[in-house]
Amino acid sequence: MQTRERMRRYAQLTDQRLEQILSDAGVSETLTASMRYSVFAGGKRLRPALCLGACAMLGGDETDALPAACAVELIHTYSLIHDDLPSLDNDDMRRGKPSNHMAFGEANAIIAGDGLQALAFRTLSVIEKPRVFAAVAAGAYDMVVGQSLDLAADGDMARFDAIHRLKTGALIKAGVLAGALCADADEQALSALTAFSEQYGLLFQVTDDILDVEGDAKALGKSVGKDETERKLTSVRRLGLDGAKRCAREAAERACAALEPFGVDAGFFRDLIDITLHRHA
Ligand code: GRG
Repeated sequence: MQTRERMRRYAQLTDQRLEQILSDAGVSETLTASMRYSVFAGGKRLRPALCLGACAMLGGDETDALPAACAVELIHTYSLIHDDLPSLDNDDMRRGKPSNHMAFGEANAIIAGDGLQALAFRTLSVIEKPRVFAAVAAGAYDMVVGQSLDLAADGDMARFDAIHRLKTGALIKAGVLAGALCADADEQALSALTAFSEQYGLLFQVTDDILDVEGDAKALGKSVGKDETERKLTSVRRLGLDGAKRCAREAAERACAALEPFGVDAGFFRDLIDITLHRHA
């Protein structure tokens, strides 16, 4: 199956399970509506694809990894809702639509994020593999640590690498490792996938920074040029546009190299690296 087709199938499987999770989410109409609004706002479902892809690559049954894939996407969505809040990034648009607090008000947006995080862990608890739970919990917590370091850094580049490794990379790594652990990955595979996901996370963040300079707001579904206006800590500010592009290429090469132990079975991940390196959205 071609990679794009496989990504569509993974997104479909994820959406179906997310639909079920949100249907069982309880009786508050406002909470359900606001959580639903952001979960089904048109995200790329990249983290679920990484999770299901890792499980499949190691010979597991993808459906065993679906709860983990959904949990990671729920955590990702909560982080975007909270990141857009006026007290954090103050973004009016997300995934091409008014951000959650613009649609539901700030208090409801905070609660929607809280609800999604709780649902993520409720969803994960059906997997009887403590290491899967631990991998996702570590990713969720590291992401928050990254956000906190970013706030404290106040534009100072000193902790740049740590901030982005934690803020963006940790949840990507969590998705990959959780998927692998659902397939009972051995330590050697986990170590190679840790190296892959760290480089892939860097690639993803750097291409995001490049798109904020060169990308199209409509295709991205969010404002562009904000990083520079707000003097944010980005790889473009640190390395210049050409330097950031070189950094992305090098991260892609290192991510590919980390996949060597998996041989031809890693074709899906190799294509994802290529798609990410050349992405427009
Ligand atoms: C508020 C606790 C808390 C954490 C926020 C992840 C994060 C930390 C903030 C989100 C903003 C940001 C710049 C994240 C970097 C990662 C990134 C580019 C996220 C967007 O991910 P995509 O492109 O989004 O996969 P879609 O919409 O496709 O799911």
